[in-house]
Amino acid sequence: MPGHPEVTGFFDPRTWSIQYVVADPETKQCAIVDPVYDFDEKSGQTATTNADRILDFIHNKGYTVAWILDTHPHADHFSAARYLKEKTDAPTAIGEKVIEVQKLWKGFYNWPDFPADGSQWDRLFADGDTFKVGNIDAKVMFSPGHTLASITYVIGDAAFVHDTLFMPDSGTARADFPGGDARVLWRSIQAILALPDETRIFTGHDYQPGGREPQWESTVAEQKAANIHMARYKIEDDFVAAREARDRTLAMPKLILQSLQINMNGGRLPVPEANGRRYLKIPLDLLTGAAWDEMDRD
Ligand SMILES: N[C@@H](CCC(=O)N[C@@H](CS)C(=O)NCC(=O)O)C(=O)O
Ligand SMILES: [Fe+2]
Repeated sequence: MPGHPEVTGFFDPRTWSIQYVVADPETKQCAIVDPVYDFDEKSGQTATTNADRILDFIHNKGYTVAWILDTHPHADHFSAARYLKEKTDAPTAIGEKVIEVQKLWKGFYNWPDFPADGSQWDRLFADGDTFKVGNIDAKVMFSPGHTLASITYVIGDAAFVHDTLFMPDSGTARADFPGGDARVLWRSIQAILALPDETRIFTGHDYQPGGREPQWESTVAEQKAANIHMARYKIEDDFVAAREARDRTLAMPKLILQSLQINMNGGRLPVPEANGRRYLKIPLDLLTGAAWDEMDRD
């Protein structure tokens, strides 16, 4: 029998992200999954409100942080992994294919000195790697498609699938970022749906369709029965055609160009310039999907 970790989700309404604390109640060891470092693009302000809320929760529960985990280099928010490592001294980890994402974006940002070698994390997971959260066994599954570095963490009976499946009423993640691939995403989702039916599925975003309250937990059985994309498109080619058609209508996430330069660097903010201030670098005319193209937008 797989272990049954206590899972607490923390919803960030600004990025529709769900951050998790996954704990072994016996040993009080926990992992933090996909923490958000706050950034307001209009003022340029950063903050640690989300991450501090997680730290307060962990402190109140008497937990020790064993791991700080990211499922992929996010394109819509900054990772708080580095900040939380400074606060807890716990090791950070991500999937080893992050190196391919680093190589891609190192070129996009024209950042020749950037070490595209994954050295920004304490551990790079390969497909099938195992680790522990207290006494609970955890396993890594590669889940590329949304990004080429995406992974799923299966911790006991809980799978952290981030941007593959959303809640059943929301379908699946987009696959049109650089390195994304709808066909590869379909195959990754099939592997997730091959987990035992009772496996708890924790998603990384909830865009609150119809304005409902945020939700983030389902099961493999519920996803197979009711996911609006997976229950509808039973054949790989049909899914790929529908996914690619929808992706052509989606605007880029508003923080993609700001986020990748932080997240490819393990959540480190840019080094301050001589005047002590940090600056982001935005490549012009790199991505498609401008506001004046016909797009659905929030
Ligand atoms: N409007 C959001 C969109 C973020 C977005 O593109 N999210 C990705 C996951 S990182 C996704 O899969 N979205 C699915 C969809 O919008 O259908 C933003 O600007 O941040
Ligand atoms: Fe994502």
